[in-house]
Amino acid sequence: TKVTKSLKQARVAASEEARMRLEKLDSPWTAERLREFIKAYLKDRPIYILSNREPYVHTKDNGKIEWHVPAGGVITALEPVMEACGGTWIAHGSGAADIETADTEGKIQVPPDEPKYTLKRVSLTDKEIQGYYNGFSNEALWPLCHMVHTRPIFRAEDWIQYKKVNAKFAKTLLDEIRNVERPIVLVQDYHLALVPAIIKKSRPDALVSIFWHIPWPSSAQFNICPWRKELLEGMLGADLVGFHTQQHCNNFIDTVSNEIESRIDYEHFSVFRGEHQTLIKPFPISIAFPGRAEAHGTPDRTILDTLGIRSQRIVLGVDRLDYTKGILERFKGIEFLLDEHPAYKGELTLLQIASPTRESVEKYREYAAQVTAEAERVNKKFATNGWKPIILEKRNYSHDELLHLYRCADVCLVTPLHDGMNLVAKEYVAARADESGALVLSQFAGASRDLKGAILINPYSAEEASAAIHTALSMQKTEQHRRM
Ligand code: GDG
Repeated sequence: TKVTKSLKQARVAASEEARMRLEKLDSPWTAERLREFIKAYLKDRPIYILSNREPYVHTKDNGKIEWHVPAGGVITALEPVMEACGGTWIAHGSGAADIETADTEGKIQVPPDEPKYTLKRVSLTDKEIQGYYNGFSNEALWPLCHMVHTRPIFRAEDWIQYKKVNAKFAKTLLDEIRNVERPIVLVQDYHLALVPAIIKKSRPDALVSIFWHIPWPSSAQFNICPWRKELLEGMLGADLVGFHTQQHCNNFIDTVSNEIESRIDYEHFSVFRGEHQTLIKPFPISIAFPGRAEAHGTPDRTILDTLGIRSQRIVLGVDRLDYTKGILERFKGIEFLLDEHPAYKGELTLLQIASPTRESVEKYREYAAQVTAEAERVNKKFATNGWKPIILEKRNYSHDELLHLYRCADVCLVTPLHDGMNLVAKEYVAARADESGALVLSQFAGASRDLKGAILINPYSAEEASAAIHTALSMQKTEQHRRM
């Protein structure tokens, strides 16, 4: 009896100690700390994530089944959280071998080589993908929320598919939580704006949040959407609506106050509709900070050698090939730099990794062609003796390859025209355990609020981009360290 009692006491003390550790806000977030947090505060309530994109895609190559992690910020930010916490992730099964690798319920344990949580795949028809994903999500909501002067396209048939697919995701979750008490449901992004209200209506005991990974525009800008009310009502079904920055929260509250009958509590930054309260809060999303071994590796130039890059100075860009990312403007900046400072000719290369994305959407195909043409134009202008200023890699690189490139780059150019956060900026800094290198960052990326040591620019100005790259390349090591 004595042993049992003292064991019990020891266990209570240990968990109390863990709780105290969690409350020390200055201790860094690690997978372990997150796990403890879930235990101590959420009392092991099960976690469900819903997103359009899945974290692991299974494909078939010549009959051989393979898997990969798709490029994109939502996966980068959330996958490590699910690995730490466990739970169920519901997403569109978009890979050619997704059905056959999952069980009869569409479930598979992932990561495939070290399972830690469940992925449940939702099947969508071609018509649904066209209307909900290519159409309403990527041709209407994406340009609506990003101030990049691309006109949103609102088609009634896309909206119908969007509603249908949102209902399908919600039903999948509701079936999944039928026998689960007080689940925690984390809905992700602009693809699933209607899901929170549907879930909350049948399961008021569920704690539902939606995180909007892209900017929220001004109220006037959002109001051009014909279905704005339905979208807002869908989101306000959640208990918590999250954005990257306070500015996005402010814009959202403004939009709600102009469009929806509600009571706004500015003290707590929340919206009341009847008895239901929705908190609106900023959560500047980030990455899993690399472990010591990963961050402290030495720069490996193999990829640069393979690409025939012999320049002394490496400037790097890593982006999905998306018109919000400012790749064309970046090339103009390099052109301006070489005009202004001819000494860089033959000495500097911009390596632009541009991973293919949303290729079924016409604007993206057009943009990809423009990026290629612009790289060719600039290269033609300056190329000499087998050297050219821009190497454009329109393909996907692995996480490890990107890490090597981050370590080799003297400068990382992150110059989106508008971006919710931008995780490439954070990945570059995190990969530089040597505390050298310099980050040139757009003032229109949410990350510019967090990364105070970056050189901030207006990406629309080739002059500013050029001056910033020159500043970065001429920066003293001590200054680089201070900023990193
Ligand atoms: C949305 C918001 C917000 C890129 N190329 C490759 C590759 N990537 C990875 C990067 C990075 C991720 O994709 C891109 O993340 P970003 O945050 O920069 O941008 P979005 O995809 O637009 O993300 C954004 C984010 O959601 C999270 O909330 O920050 O504002 O737009 O991790 O490394 N990864 C691999 N190969 C590539 O070729 N493996």
